[in-house]
Amino acid sequence: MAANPSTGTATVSFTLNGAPVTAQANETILQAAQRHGVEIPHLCYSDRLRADGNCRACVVEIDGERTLAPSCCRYPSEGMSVASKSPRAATAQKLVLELLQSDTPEGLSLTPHNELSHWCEKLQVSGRRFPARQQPEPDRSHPAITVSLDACIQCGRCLRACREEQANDVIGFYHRGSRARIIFDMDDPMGQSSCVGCGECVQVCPTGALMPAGDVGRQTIDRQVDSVCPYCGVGCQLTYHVKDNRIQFVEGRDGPANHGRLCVKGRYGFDYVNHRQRLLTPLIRKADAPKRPEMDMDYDNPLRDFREASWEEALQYAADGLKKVLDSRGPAGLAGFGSAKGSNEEAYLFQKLIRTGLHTNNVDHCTRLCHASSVAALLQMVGSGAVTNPVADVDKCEVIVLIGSNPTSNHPVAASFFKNAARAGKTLIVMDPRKTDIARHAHHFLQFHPDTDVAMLNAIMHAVIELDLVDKAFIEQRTEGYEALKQHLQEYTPERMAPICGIPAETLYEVARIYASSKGSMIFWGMGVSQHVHGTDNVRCLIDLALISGQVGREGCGLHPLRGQNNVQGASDVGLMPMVYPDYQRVDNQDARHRFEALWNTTLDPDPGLTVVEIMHAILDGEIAGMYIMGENPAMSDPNLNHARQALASLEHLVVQDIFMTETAHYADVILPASAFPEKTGTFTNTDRNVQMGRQAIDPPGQARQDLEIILAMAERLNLNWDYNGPQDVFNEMRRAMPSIAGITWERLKKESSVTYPCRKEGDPGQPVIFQERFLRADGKAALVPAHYSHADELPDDAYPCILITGRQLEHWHTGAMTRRASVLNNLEPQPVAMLHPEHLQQIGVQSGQAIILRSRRGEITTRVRSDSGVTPGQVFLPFCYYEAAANLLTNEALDPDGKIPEFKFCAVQVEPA
Ligand SMILES: Nc1nc2c(c(=O)[nH]1)N[C@H]1C(S)=C(S)[C@@H](COP(=O)(O)OP(=O)(O)OC[C@H]3O[C@@H](n4cnc5c(=O)[nH]c(N)nc54)[C@H](O)[C@@H]3O)O[C@H]1N2
Ligand SMILES: Nc1nc2c(c(=O)[nH]1)N[C@H]1C(S)=C(S)[C@@H](COP(=O)(O)OP(=O)(O)OC[C@H]3O[C@@H](n4cnc5c(=O)[nH]c(N)nc54)[C@H](O)[C@@H]3O)O[C@H]1N2
Ligand SMILES: [Mo]
Repeated sequence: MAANPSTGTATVSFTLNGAPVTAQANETILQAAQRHGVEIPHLCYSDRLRADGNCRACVVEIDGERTLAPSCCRYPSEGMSVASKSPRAATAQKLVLELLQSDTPEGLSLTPHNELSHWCEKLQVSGRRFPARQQPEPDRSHPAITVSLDACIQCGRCLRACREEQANDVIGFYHRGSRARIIFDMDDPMGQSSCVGCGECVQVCPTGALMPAGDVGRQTIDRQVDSVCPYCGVGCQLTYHVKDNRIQFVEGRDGPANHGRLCVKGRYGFDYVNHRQRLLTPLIRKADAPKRPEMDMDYDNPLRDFREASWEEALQYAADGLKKVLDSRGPAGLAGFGSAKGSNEEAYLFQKLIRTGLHTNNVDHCTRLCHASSVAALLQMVGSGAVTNPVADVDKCEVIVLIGSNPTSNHPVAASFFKNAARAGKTLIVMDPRKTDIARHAHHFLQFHPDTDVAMLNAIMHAVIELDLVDKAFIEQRTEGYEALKQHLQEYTPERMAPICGIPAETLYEVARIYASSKGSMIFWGMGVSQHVHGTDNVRCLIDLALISGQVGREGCGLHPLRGQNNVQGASDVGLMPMVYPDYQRVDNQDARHRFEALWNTTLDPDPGLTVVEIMHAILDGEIAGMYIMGENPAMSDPNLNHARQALASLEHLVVQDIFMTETAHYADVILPASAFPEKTGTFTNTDRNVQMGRQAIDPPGQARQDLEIILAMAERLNLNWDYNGPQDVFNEMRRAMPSIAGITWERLKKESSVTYPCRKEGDPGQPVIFQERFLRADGKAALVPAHYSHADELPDDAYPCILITGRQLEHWHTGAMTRRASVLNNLEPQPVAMLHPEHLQQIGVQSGQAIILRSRRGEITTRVRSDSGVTPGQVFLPFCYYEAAANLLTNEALDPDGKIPEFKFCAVQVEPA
């Protein structure tokens, strides 16, 4: 909202209904009144949106003024006398409410917090003196949202939420006067419009004209539980509305990362927890059900190969099988995959169980498939793998670079802040081989050739040096290795790199100039950068670029690898990785090992363990024979699935702890039914390094147990003498193991709902921006590391001429385990789909909606296609969430040597009509 023109930043004294009040700087009359407990009716005003002053329910009388003023957009001036309850003001307010009420159907109870009814009651407005307009039928075309225009009062909150907050521009006003109404796109049914289902319009609608489908909004609820979203790393805070142990609906809460906003998954993707396929009892593989490497799971009857067991039998069987492998092969014969969907406490105990109960460091999780390369480069060059600055710093920067990231699908709430920033005049530069939705909002969109990040970024750095835009003082005082880097970059001229990356040299110079010369430039990156055999080199270039330009170590600049899973940051921090203990203390560092041996009262394996894909190889090599997998689905998420599934099938003993019968559980010997996110309490760490509390809202179904309880029961049967009474006890031990969170108390988390680490001492406010004075390497300086341009492991050739890029869609989560069982999300995207350029489709004679066969050297799938001019002809973009067309049957398991991450973003395929 614009600042109070009369006062700037000073406070203002005025009288309200005869009493002296003070308005703070930039407070409107309505806001000042609210703060003083004086109620003024309002409908089009919401504290989250720009004030619009269109409904006139909030009019007040100002001494000496002829007309009444809308208090939501009027600022007080010194000495002003305002009356909100004078007969004239009250009559006007009531008339507005009465007219609006006449227009809404009688007896419509609308939403539980119908603000129109609320104000009508308060002001004792009743009766219907005016004829109602003729009203249309509700629009039920969208799986998540019902539109009942009969209840619409044209306040425009939805429009502002859609256009200004989420920057989606779907809702508009159409017609004038009494025919005025809101429309979606060009007056399309909502379900056929470009609506992305974020539900922001529903959350702000004051009357229930926009409501969750199925009329759930009308129901009364038993409880509200404040928690966080279980999906991505943005870490949106939300409130579960619960009735009869069932979540009815979800609303955004004012957390530091979301300010009340949510996306379609957070708001409407919660009913997977009630899906009929939830695992309700422990299961043991039937004696006559052999494991076959090929996927022969019966999706209609997924439990076919299993029998029910008691918890006692299942736990004993699970532990005995692991002990047997331990006895026969020693610790090297065992491995564990923990979960980035679970809490910090679960991840911490899981790695502790593998390290102290199975005596091996073979423990990893999906971070290996994700930002492993980013973390490798960050640890090497700046000494810490986490983000330097929060997403919210886009408010304070001048330039935002977004590379290899598709945030409108994958970090949608963060994307809304990027879009807001771009509209507020910040320069948004998007670099991606695919023209994604956010590119529409970019000032510069660089659609470069896939696999050529190093060439492009080295050229940009060359230009920064050539244009003399390096930050000499920063390089001198805070980095080492500049001369060698400069030397290395000499041959990477923009002119020479332009044909390789496909971006004209002038553009590379221009971007270099904008990035390096701004007061603050931030870089955000995603899987397009990290998931390559040269992923670590890609990230090295980004870090080098930031360092030579002096764009690290202050507010409004820095490096931000957008973290993926809701707790991948936390799971990594607590040591769910083979080479480090909690807080990235290396297992091969003797001091660190001794510290953990003392804390855990045990002896530990001094050698780093194997990573995710290495573990699969070790199984096939006959080295690993027993595994414990919690909350991961490698039989869908690992590359080269024929190989990974063969590995899983050949294990002597596999324990799976999940909420569904997944493709991975299909190969299990014993399955432990666990708790879904809203069924447990624990802490979760988001991409901004905010530690936040997820709170239990409902009970697990059937005999399913909480994950923490299951890990403790397994520990007991592996002869670990543990004594924890709930997550709080575990958190307290974590504080002793991890200096970075030592200052965070459970009580504070309960109270403040979000604390940023590093937070070393109690009372420490937490540090959103790091490296302000020194980097976390031994000498406090950052290392500049040159990266050579190299290419993908498997390039297209005559036999496999197309490029396969795999990734994600807005509505689905990874392997689909959760979202394909979430009714709204699965309704929105029910079928496997691959995106191809229209010319490419024409060339192979296939139309949008028809099927193609995709074949790589490793496997083949059949999927429908969708025409997408965002990809270039010859490239195929394929989401990996559909078991019927599992992308990873095709992808290449070649690894980056440093991050050990597979090349999910590039392999060669053939495309033909099905
Ligand atoms: N809806 C949804 N959201 C999610 C997830 C989900 O499954 N579904 N998963 C979460 C997780 S764990 C993660 S890690 C994040 C991932 O989030 P993103 O990183 O945004 O995910 P992707 O869609 O895998 O890939 C991002 C982009 O990489 C681009 N790309 C492909 N090849 C290259 C290349 O050679 N260079 C560059 N620079 N870019 C390239 C692709 O065109 C794509 O736009 O999303 C999180 N959020
Ligand atoms: N082709 C291709 N493959 C990829 C990628 C890609 O871009 N392309 N991206 C990679 C990346 S970045 C990632 S992060 C991985 C993700 O790979 P995974 O982590 O294997 O994928 P998810 O589907 O998120 O698996 C989570 C599992 O946890 C279960 N679960 C959910 N909540 C809970 C809970 O509270 N408790 C328990 N016990 N279980 C729970 C779900 O049912 C599901 O089985 O995929 C990787 N694979
Ligand atoms: Mo990820």
